Amino acid sequence: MTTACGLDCYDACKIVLEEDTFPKMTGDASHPVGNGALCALLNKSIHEAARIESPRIEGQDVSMDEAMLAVADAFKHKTSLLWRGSGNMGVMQEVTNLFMESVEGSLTKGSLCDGSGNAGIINGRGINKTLPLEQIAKADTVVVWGRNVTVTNSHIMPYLEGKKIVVIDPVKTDIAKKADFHLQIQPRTDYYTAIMLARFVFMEDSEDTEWLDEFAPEHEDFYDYTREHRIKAILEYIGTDLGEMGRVLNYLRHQKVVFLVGAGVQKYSTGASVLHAIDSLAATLGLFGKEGCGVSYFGDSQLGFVNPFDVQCNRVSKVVTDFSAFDTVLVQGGNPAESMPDCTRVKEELEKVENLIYFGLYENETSKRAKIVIPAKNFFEKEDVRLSYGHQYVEKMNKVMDSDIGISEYDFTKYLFASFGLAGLESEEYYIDAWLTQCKKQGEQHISPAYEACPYEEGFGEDGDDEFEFIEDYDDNFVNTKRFTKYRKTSTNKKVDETYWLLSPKSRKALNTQFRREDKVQVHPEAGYTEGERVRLSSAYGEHDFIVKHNEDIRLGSVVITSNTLGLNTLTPPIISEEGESACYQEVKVTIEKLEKAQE
Ligand SMILES: Nc1nc2c(c(=O)[nH]1)N[C@H]1C(S)=C(S)[C@@H](COP(=O)(O)OP(=O)(O)OC[C@H]3O[C@@H](n4cnc5c(=O)[nH]c(N)nc54)[C@H](O)[C@@H]3O)O[C@H]1N2
Ligand SMILES: Nc1nc2c(c(=O)[nH]1)N[C@H]1C(S)=C(S)[C@@H](COP(=O)(O)OP(=O)(O)OC[C@H]3O[C@@H](n4cnc5c(=O)[nH]c(N)nc54)[C@H](O)[C@@H]3O)O[C@H]1N2
Ligand code: SF4
Ligand SMILES: [Mo]
Repeated sequence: MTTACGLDCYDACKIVLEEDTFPKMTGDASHPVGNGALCALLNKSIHEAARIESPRIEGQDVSMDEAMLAVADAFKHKTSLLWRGSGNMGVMQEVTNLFMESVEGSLTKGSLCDGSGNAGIINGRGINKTLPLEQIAKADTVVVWGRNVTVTNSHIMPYLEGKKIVVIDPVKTDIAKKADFHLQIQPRTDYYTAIMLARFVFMEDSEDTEWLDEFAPEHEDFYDYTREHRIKAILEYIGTDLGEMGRVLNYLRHQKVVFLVGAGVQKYSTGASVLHAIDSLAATLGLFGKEGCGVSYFGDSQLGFVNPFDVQCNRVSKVVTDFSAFDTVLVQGGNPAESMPDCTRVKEELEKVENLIYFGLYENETSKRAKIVIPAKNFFEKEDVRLSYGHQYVEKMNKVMDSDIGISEYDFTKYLFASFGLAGLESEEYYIDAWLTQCKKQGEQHISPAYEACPYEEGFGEDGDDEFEFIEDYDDNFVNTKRFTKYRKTSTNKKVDETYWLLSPKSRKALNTQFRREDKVQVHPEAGYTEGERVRLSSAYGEHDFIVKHNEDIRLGSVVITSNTLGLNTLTPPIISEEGESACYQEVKVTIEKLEKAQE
């Protein structure tokens, strides 16, 4: 038997189980993304995590029938919202859209994840096509840019073997330690890094003029644009120098280069400009539509599919959701009380909702506040289809075990259709087939209908007949408004001057807020805090206490709190990116205060 991992991860691994040996399982060694191994989350964490076993209403265990009756009742109220997280990446999560449309409920728009970067890609290329893994395998150089591959994307490692590796990251990550060169920039300077590199490529005539004339004819204007950027001041701001830039350029010019770009570069209001600038650098080098070249970011996994769960609904922001404007809120597969920015506000909002329904696997900060709790089935216990934002392969997710716990999203929807007397819901198999039959096939392997061996070979835009559009302006309000200097007084009334960038990458031991939770802030040993001491971090948005952990791999001037850490999002801003309606988790600086008294 086989299935695929439903966790929100680039790899979307295929899983092999011998008959009835669950939970014993392995990766599929013959699969393009498998080296036969899964990761610790699948080998261990997921089996140890305590499931919510019983439905609840106001804290009391009830039967599934009683709970579903209460859910149906709650939706008879005037206004309702479905806020869906990314706890399970199967396409069947979206079946609940069909019910929301029928009762004229609201859905969300925007992204907590990759939205601003995606908007930047659309600005340059018109369409976000996934770079196939085999092109990464053919590269000479791979630039790992704000992606923590050994943690978040470990099955890409075999594709990087034998390549020259350059890493651009404010943290000396594991891949940075192994890299040929690590450019340890200041956080939030990627736009400038890309523009500077492009400027130097033009200065030394290393641009791909032939390709540019055909596919990106505005390149002279882009050259002029890069020249508006002053070299000395900007290199200083990035925290680099001409020597380091020269070393990076050695790995870029006249060879096959792939930029492997992650979420880290775009957790900012200007995230769209960052991806647009990186794409513009790639275009300058002529890296689109050629073997072994390209920019690999989160691809649009649904590209090329007609989504049977596409609905016409009112949509409200997923980043700054005004939960209390609704009588009934259904949270499905998510934990907004901890995963959303400015989560103190979010918790207050959620507590004002008359009927908060939590539909998920585990207890978390959102389930604790819910009036109705509905346990879900996990991905081993239901049928689904797994697309990927990291590659082109599509897997059928098979039900590989029975369980008495929970209800699937399809059955949840079916119950509500029946109880509202609604018609039009097709069978579960119908929807599964609707996704699978749209796929292309490579032998027995399903792949995305949008798969192209060499994306943008013909050109850009939906039909491949557009030009590449270079970035032509950059508006940075963060620096202009100096938002980061507006500190609240901290609760102990101490004056704290020094500010640090707050970086929040993913943890190896958790999948966002699922599994292991954390309470640490990682700081450079030279920053002056003692390992194990308790400190209070404050930003313009809130404060929270953490335990200090030393990490000399972090650039001075930054701190790291992994995204599974309790209280992290009390510090992050409730703002929406300039483009792409995305969260801006790292658009924030924090102060650190020692809590001597609390230490004993
Ligand atoms: N500060 C900061 N905050 C961040 C980030 C950051 O970088 N920095 N990253 C952001 C990113 S990239 C993301 S994607 C979001 C993620 O944030 P969310 O989308 O809120 O995801 P999780 O917090 O992992 O919560 C997932 C929940 O889904 C439930 N679940 C799992 N499988 C199923 C299922 O099959 N069915 C149902 N119904 N429920 C299921 C589990 O109970 C789990 O608790 O967090 C964001 N938050
Ligand atoms: N184990 C595990 N795997 C996961 C997840 C998980 O929680 N745990 N989450 C999944 C999800 S939802 C997502 S979205 C992906 C995200 O996976 P990634 O794309 O890898 O994103 P992050 O882990 O947020 O951060 C990546 C890197 O960006 C760096 N960085 C931070 N700020 C900057 C900056 O300003 N510039 C540059 N150049 N780099 C910067 C960080 O130091 C970090 O090394 O991972 C997925 N995979
Ligand atoms: S979490 Fe990612 S790496 Fe781990 S098994 Fe799932 S898809 Fe593979
Ligand atoms: Mo994400």
